[in-house]
Amino acid sequence: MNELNRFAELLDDAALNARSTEQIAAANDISIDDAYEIQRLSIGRRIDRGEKLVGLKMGFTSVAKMEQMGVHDLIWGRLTDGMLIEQDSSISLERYVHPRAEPEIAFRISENIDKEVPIDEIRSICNGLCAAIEVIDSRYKNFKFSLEDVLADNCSSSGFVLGDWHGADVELNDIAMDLWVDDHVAHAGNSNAILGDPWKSLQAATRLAEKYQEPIKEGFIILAGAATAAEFLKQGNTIKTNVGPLGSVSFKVD
Ligand code: OOG
Ligand code: MG
Repeated sequence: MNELNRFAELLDDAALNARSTEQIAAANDISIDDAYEIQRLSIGRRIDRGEKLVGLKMGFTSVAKMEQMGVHDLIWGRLTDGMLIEQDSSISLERYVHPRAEPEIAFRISENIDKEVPIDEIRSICNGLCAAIEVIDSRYKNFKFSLEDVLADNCSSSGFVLGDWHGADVELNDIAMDLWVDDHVAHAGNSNAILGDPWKSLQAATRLAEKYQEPIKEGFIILAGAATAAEFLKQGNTIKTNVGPLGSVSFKVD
């Protein structure tokens, strides 16, 4: 087994067993391309176990997230059907290492894309929008990582909750996107925190799809990246986000 496969197995095992592991890039020579290859291999192990690739997630598209995690580059990871959490359902903390939640917007893609789409045409590749919450759960100790480490770890991707779908013509500019924990706002946010315009995140996804030759398929879900910093989950929490005209979405923690 080559070295990249070994790291992919390590990270996949950590996720499967909900156990944290040491960072890999500090002690090993890992390039950005190696890190994405580890991600691809580790998600490949999930696919081999029967999960299906259903989309992509963008990360560090807001300053709040970059500052919280100390990484300042746009990143992307893969979503599988095994990560989907039904809205209003409960998740068990036992399945995770140290999960956090963050408010997101999800795009549903209407056609296969393998080339960057210009920003003035980006709405035409989307046939649905919804409010979403991402559950991130770094497999690294203390939720600490370098850029290469987080890329290899599928950008901490662990779960996602989708609200009800709306048409792609809903205005996404300047919408409040607060993260609620029980009865209080843990983080106040705004959709414009996502690259100044959430559609730019979808455009970036198409650019990366071309660059890494990882086509975006019709029906894929793309998460735009969080509008606020993420919040650690505690037993008993109800987590909710409201995204103006897209309505709200929530889940519970057992
Ligand atoms: C990395 C994932 C970043 C986002 O929305 O910015 C991300 C992390 O914070 O652990 O999902
Ligand atoms: Mg996210």
